[in-house]
Amino acid sequence: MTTFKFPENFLWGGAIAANQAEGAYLEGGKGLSIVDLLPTGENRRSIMKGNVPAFTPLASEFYPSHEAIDFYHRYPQDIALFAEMGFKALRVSIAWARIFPTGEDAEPNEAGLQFYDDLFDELLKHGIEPVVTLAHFDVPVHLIEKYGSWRSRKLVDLFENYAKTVFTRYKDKVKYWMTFNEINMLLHLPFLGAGLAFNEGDNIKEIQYQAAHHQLVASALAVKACHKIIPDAMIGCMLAAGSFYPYTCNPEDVFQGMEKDRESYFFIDVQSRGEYPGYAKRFFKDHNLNIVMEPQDADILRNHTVDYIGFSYYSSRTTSTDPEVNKNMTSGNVFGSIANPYLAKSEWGWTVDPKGFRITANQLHDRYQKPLFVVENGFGAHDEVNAEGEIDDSYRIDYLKRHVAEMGEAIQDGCNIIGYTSWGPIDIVSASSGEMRKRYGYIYVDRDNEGKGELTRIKKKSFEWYKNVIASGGTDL
Ligand code: BGP
Repeated sequence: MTTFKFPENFLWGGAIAANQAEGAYLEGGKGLSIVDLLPTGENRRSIMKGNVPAFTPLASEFYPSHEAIDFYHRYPQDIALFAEMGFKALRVSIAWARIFPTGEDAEPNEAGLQFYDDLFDELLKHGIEPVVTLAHFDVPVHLIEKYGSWRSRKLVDLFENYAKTVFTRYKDKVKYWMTFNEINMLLHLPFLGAGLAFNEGDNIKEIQYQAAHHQLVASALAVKACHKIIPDAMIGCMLAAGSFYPYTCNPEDVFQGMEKDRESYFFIDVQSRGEYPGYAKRFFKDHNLNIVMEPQDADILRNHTVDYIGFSYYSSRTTSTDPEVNKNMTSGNVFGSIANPYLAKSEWGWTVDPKGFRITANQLHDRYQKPLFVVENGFGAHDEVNAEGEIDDSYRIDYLKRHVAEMGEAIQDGCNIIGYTSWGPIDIVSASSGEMRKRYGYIYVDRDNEGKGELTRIKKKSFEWYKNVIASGGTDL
């Protein structure tokens, strides 16, 4: 594999999310968000799936989002480190509840607006483009209690108002936007993805696809508003991507692989092509799902499609129709993937498949023929600080170099990939596990799973590696 020189204007950088980095969960007028109700430990997964015990934090639990890594106060120093690596872009998210603490306040919270004004100014001061996610797992809790979150049509209007507010405020500073982070996560971790808390007797599948419809319409309305308020901006969707491989060449496995891919591509088909695909209509019919759509929705979806396809890639997925195989090849993957016998796994069971990155990018390119933006890729690992205070994360360099090389191959295949913001350039709270121990960063943060530590930042071995990758345009891997 030759080392390929990426385009001069390629957006090298990193990605974080408000809920996993900022902390200050009630500071500056912010209201409670979904993730402020997610403790670490074994019942986190159950709550993320919609079994929510309480809509206020329980005194008996530790909530890692409450302080996270205190990016809210420390972002100038962290951004200086990103600039030292030569970042061209930093993906961040705006916490909806910092702008509208209940989600439906008559006026936005000025302290919240000012915080992101200051954050974007700090980035631009260093020549770093802000790439902003409107919704990254943080619906205001009030909207869950009052409306049931995205199961209610009300959220479409509230989200549109929130989007218009931030587009108007930041129109001179932010030129890259995306709507819902990993919108397909709604199907697998519905509380995390869309604030869906389920009650006894709920038709969960119908609620999920109704909520999905509301998010798809809200996303299209945000696209419409962005194009009007910031004509020179790009606004995209965002998919947790990773192609499904059939376990065998048995057509049943191959067909199931296509169906599993379509479970995720459904969201992007609507956001990029502007209409519900036939297989989705059949799925609703076959499962007796009554999805309520307003008369104007079809036109909204058709007329306001995204400018690019944002996606996260961590690993490929595998599927089998053979119960024996499924019993023996289990994996903790939320997408229902089984283990792939040809591939290694991370400590958290995530398959490592660099070639899958090239396969996934090509599939997205073939399907949508739009610019692609890799807005998450990274290797979560338990990093150790040695006696000299150094962190040798050569394993992370190995994962990243193999993935960046395959991304270069994908561009040479014709995929128009415009940027790469690797996930967690600084250690932040893990979304799925709530752990600080699952680290992704080029920069270590002294904080453990129980919230102990001084929050000091330490450069890892990968810090210099990534700095050279960016400086060399991707040729020095
Ligand atoms: C994606 C999320 C990110 C981030 C990433 C890594 O699902 O968009 O928020 O968390 O996964 O996953 P984790 O933090 O669970 O290791």
